[in-house]
Amino acid sequence: MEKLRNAWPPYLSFTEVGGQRRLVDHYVKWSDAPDSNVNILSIISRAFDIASADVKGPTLLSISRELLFEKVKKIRIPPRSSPTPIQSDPSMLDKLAELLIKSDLPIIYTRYLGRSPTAVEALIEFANILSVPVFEAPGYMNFPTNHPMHLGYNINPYASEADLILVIDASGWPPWHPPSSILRNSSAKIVFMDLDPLQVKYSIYNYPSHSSIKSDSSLALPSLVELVKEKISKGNIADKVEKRRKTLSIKHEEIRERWRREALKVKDDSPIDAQWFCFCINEVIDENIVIVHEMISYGETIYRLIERNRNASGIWFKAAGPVAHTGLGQGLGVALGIKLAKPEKAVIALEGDEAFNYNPVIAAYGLAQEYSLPFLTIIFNNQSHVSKKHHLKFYPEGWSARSGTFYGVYCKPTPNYAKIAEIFDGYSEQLRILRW
Ligand SMILES: Cc1ncc(C[n+]2csc(CCOP(=O)(O)OP(=O)(O)O)c2C)c(N)n1
Repeated sequence: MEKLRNAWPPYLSFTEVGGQRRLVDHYVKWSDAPDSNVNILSIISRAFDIASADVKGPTLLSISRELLFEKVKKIRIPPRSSPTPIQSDPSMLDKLAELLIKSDLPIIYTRYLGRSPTAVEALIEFANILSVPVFEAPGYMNFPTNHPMHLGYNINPYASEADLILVIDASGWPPWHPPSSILRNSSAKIVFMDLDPLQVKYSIYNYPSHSSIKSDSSLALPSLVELVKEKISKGNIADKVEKRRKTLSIKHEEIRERWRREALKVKDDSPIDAQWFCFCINEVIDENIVIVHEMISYGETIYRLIERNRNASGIWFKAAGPVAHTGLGQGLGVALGIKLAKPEKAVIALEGDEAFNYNPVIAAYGLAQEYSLPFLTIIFNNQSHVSKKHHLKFYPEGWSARSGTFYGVYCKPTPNYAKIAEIFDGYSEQLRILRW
């Protein structure tokens, strides 16, 4: 103890009362501030086990300087095993397979199924055998965009016609809002499949559902495919499925052609239109490029027009929102992590200008320079935080609307963000600023 007291740095704890843990407790899945080293290895491994078990999320251990300086005798960790993923109730899957067979127009919507390549493979097989249209808000590469059953990003045109809406891995943010609005547009049966269909983190979550299946899609979907195959072989639905395939494949082509035409219409506009810009990005990318995005208002534009490389797992990541369960400010960190994990890929981070400002920009580029982790950042600089104007929807005759006053919405004069890269020996260019 005497030795410790004389050690440098001094025997002091600089943490605030209650420790750092208190600052982040609301944002982490689990945290602890051990006051002894007796079980320290077990506690560290427990923090890791909990973080990596589904639903995955950050854990925090705040270990005081005093404990870190203490000499610890060898500690044995008992053998541990990680919990296996959840398999859904087989009777629920059987009922769902039955519903799918009987349905005339089932539709699937997903956001984060692409976390698991096995689930992606199963979804492809599922769409092939039943001709089910798939819609998404791609938090990951969930379903190949060149698959004839990929029908885009908006279920609305199909909601009234559909008789079954299957929301897989999208409970964090279902495809309609407010929750009960779907009942006005559709009489379809609604089924949710998710690791956390209750979404326990929300205080209110009243999305209507006729069936809610707690499931890990990488296990549940392959089982569902088998059940459907078995039932197809007994039923007589081949004509129905083939007719659906033909009609939906035509729709798949039609919507792509429409998006293409819309982008080409604005190709000569100045400043650059986001649609045309995304169209051009799409022309030059391939599956060696991983895209990370942290985009708000341009979300659907990039989904529609940057599709070319989204045909294989692991090349598209949304860095914000209910996919990663985070707010803005993670995009550059995620891009760095991907470059570290897949050095053979070229990584592009698409950023809104405010999203970019939420990031630890200097630290991120410093790390990229120090560890040779090059990646490209593209800032969609509309010189504003457009989403902060959404209050007009709720107060159409309010003070902002009447006076044209919008605090915190515009970012003018806009800085030349491109120059930031130069201080880290990066290459940069500023194009004509985007039109929103
Ligand atoms: C950490 C965090 N704080 C606040 C928000 C709320 N928020 C949602 S969108 C947004 C502005 C985004 O601006 P920008 O990236 O320029 O995109 P634009 O609105 O122009 O499309 C903010 C602040 C958030 N998502 N995360």
